[in-house]
Amino acid sequence: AFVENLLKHPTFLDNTYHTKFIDQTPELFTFEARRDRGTKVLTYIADISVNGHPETKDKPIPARAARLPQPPELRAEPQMGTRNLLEQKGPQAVADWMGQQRQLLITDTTMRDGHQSLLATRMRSHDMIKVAPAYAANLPTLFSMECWGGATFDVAYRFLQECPWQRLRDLREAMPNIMTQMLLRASNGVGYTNYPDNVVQHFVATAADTGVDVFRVFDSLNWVENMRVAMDAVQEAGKVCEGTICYTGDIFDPDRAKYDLKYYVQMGKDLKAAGAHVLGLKDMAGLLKPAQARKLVTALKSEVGLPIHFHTHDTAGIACATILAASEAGVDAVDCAMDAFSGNTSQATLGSVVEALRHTDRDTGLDMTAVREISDYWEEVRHQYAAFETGMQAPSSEVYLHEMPGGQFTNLKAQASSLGLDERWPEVARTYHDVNLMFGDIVKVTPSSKVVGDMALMMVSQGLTRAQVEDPKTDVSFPESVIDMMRGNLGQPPGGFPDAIVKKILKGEAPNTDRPGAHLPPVDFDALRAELRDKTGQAEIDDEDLAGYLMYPKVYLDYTDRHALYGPVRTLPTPTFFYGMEPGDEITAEIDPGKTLEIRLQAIGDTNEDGEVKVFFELNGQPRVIRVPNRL
Ligand code: BTN
Ligand code: 3PY
Ligand code: ZN
Repeated sequence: AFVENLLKHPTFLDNTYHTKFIDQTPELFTFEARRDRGTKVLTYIADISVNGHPETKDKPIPARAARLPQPPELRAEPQMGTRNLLEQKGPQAVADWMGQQRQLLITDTTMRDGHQSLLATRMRSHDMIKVAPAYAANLPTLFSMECWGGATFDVAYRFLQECPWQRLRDLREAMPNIMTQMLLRASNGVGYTNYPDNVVQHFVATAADTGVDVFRVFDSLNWVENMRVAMDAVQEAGKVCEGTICYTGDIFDPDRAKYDLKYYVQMGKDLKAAGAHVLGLKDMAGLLKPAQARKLVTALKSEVGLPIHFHTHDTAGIACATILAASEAGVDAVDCAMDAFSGNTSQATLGSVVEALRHTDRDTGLDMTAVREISDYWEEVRHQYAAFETGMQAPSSEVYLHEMPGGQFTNLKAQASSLGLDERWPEVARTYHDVNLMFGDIVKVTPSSKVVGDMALMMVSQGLTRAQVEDPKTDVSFPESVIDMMRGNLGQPPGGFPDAIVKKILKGEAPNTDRPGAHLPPVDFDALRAELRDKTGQAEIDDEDLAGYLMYPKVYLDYTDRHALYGPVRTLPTPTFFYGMEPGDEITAEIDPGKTLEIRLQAIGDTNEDGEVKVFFELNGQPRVIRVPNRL
């Protein structure tokens, strides 16, 4: 039925490959930058082989894999899917079509929230792009692939030495029939603070151009007023606008009456009025329980009248039950992660949801053989990232106390141990809960969740209680992020922040309770492009580079500096990227379509008196010697 429902689309996107300008252009007139890309990549491998990768130092090492993960075989030409419908009929047709389906539609989150929640967002594009054709060919009836946005954007530049836009372009081309989906923090873009309106507009337009089809737009305080700029930009771009409610509290709990059924229904109506095509229901911490889901979805369906797309986390181990309850209540689409990237702080298990609904009226119709094969691939991929596993062994109902989002939980735990608070985690969790109440019971999701986490860690490490913090007579030095939020720079929660705590934190300074974007002057893009040309030595700054710089100026510039030195390291296999090579190892890296480097590491020499090591390679059969500093 799925295929018949879709329109015949004349062509798939052609397979033209776009490489980033930055790869093709000698950036600076330094010795380093003038070297060819092969030499740059060898320099990176030599450096990591000698010195190790800073991100994996002292971390668990993956078993030396017998082979690299192999994607499943392609069973057929990619059939038409949701992307074709969007291209031909537009976003309203996608929403209408959703509402007409009986099968439960599924979004696969493995490439975004799955690894964000389990592996500190460290999955590399290489591992995603390799399996993307198998999704297009073998699972063409997925609703969408969540593969961009959230924390993946800055982690790509910051830790993976790759361009997030290139990732998006490559995935879009490899999956021409399935809609791509991103998570957008409304006026916070993919960052941690509100940006000027024209920056948000430029970001959305560029993301739509490069390949995002569905934008899940949320605000970290559920302030619809602060979502309009982003939502309007998505509509302007002709893409699917998923205006999103963040769920917190418990609609059945009289003590959390602030976030009751009426509140969520009203927000749903406001999002519809703001132009949402689809209503997102984002349960970022996994707090929505089955009975509550039944009630909430029923009410939203009947009173708002938009198709509903439900997102939850399995932190408490109950996500599948909640999804099945939501399904019975008529939810239109749900998020799951492929089995190997599911469970715990990630999403519910995709294969299990598919099986649970098999032979029911909401049968997803997805091919379980294809699901298993793709999950087998992901399992092998996951083994390569042993250094980033968080050690969470079991689901935990503690999440109902602290309400930390899945993406934050493991992160905050790691932060706590780095402060020596390992043994005091339960105290951190309780304090996080106290801080939430002290701030007036707010939605906690990036970036507001980070503010609550910063405050909780500060209190535990300094031994401060809520009562002490609130006492006007106790002097407290608040984290910068807390001061910033109380100034109004993330916007306003329902009912505002409590006066007394604002007064104490701002020491009497008046907060701004308007929309932050109303006070931020627009960025002069032409002036900024000129400035960036000077700073980076690039002849032209395209919209993607500009958007990267606008979100994260320093992170972006550090990335371009390293790119000048190391070249397209995104094309290296993951073990090579994180651990380098050993004498006798051989790898290939396709730095452009059809341009493949065959790299063999022959030997690593001794360190000379200048502290340098010679690393001997064969590059496409030719001997090459690379000298790198020994930093150990
Ligand atoms: C990144 O962190 O974005 C990628 C690694 C770049 C850092 C390089 S890797 C070789 C050398 N050793 C270090 O400790 N830092 C640099
Ligand atoms: C993000 O904003 O990155 C999130 O995953 C929020 O849930
Ligand atoms: Zn999530």
